Amino acid sequence: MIAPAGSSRIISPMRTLPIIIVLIVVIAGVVWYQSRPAQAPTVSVSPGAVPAASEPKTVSIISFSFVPATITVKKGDKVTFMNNDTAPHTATAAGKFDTGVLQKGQSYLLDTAALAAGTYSYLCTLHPSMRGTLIVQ
Ligand SMILES: [Cu+2]
Repeated sequence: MIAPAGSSRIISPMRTLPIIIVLIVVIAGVVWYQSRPAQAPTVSVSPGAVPAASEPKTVSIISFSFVPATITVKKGDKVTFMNNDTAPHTATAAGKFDTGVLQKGQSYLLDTAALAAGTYSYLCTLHPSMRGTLIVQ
């Protein structure tokens, strides 16, 4: 069956050529776009923003003092109580946590995941004037 001359259903090569060129350009553009080297991912780190759960936290016991006297951690942080003094000490919050007696050079790792968020006052049971504060957020 031959379509009548002038039928709009007959597409002449002169009309399809621009369409083909446009398609080639578009496809080439897509191929180029997808094959270009991926940009290095942009990592924005604001100063002081440290992953809290992995940040080591240490309370040092020096000269009959807890240093720092107040430490703030995120729940789940692990806090090391390190006795850098010559005398034995504890860090004890009655009913909450207790390092037991730490001799010179000994340390205790406190997992704050076991603690509810809050402020914990603790002391050294051997020297009750030694006091510190642990804040769990
Ligand atoms: Cu002590």
